[in-house]
Amino acid sequence: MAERNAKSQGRWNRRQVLQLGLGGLATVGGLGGCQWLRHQAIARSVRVPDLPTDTPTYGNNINPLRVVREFDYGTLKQENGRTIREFQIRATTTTIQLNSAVSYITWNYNGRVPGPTLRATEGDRVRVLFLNEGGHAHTMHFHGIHPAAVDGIRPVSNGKAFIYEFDAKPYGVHLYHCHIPPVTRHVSKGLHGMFIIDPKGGRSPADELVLVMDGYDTNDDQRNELYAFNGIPNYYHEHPIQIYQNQPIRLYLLNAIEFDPALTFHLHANFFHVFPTGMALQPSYETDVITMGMAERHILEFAYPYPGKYMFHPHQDAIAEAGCMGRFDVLPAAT
Ligand SMILES: [Cu+2]
Repeated sequence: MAERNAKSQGRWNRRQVLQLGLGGLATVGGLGGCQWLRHQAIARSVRVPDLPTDTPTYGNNINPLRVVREFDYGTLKQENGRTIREFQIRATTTTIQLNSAVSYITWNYNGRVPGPTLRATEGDRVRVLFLNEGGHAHTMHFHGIHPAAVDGIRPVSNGKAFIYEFDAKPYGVHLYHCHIPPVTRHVSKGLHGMFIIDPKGGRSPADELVLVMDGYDTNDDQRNELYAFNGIPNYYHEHPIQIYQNQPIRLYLLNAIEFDPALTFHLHANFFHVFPTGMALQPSYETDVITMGMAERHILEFAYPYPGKYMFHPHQDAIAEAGCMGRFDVLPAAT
């Protein structure tokens, strides 16, 4: 009876522990030092698993496993002694299959949700050639520092083009999105993407990943019925993102979910270093769950010491269960 009471109160006696073969757990508290040391590892070279060949695509041949490591660096041009980094973006309207039952008409940049991850270096002259073929007026509003004339709030009619040109600053992880009212509708239908400005000196080597959190209001009730990482609900849960054990991971994370005031991001069985808005080269703190309002974005850095599959998701579990759910498949480090 005494043993049963101990168990019911959450305290297990030594015999119960040994029955389960868990005697060794008594030493688990001593791992703290190792957990910290793994963050000190510097990668000599970055190893990235090959893209699996049998994973499904959606809509315009979108494969979220390609999207997660895909960066659009634009085209470099020299003009008057200055480097121009030129991007080409088309607003389009595309139907994508969100799951086996729901197809959804997205408004998007370059045929995908989220839009391409645009990437420049601090100080570059960025030129974005924007052609609107979406059927409605749209814009590209970039976060960053730039003149009012290219702030992306002036409507670009269907069939028209506009050039947004500005200096890339400040370095960090930013975003762009349509700014036509109702902005909630234009953004949640898919007109959003990440805009990374690298610091001039770059960052340390890492396997770099992009996750954009999306919400879909599929019945126009100003609430989201489905959620996703990088466009397709539950994709990374069904097709985990492969990474290597002990490999430094740099995750560029953006909350692009309208209608919900804020949500969190939680990583299983690990902690991550936080670089708020990516605007520093040293982390501000370490945690395993972070709260992000709409348009908030951060760089998270971590490494997995043990192989296996580990979930990541908002800790608003109803949102995770509605599609904002993924997994890392940590592969053993090759010797
Ligand atoms: Cu729009």
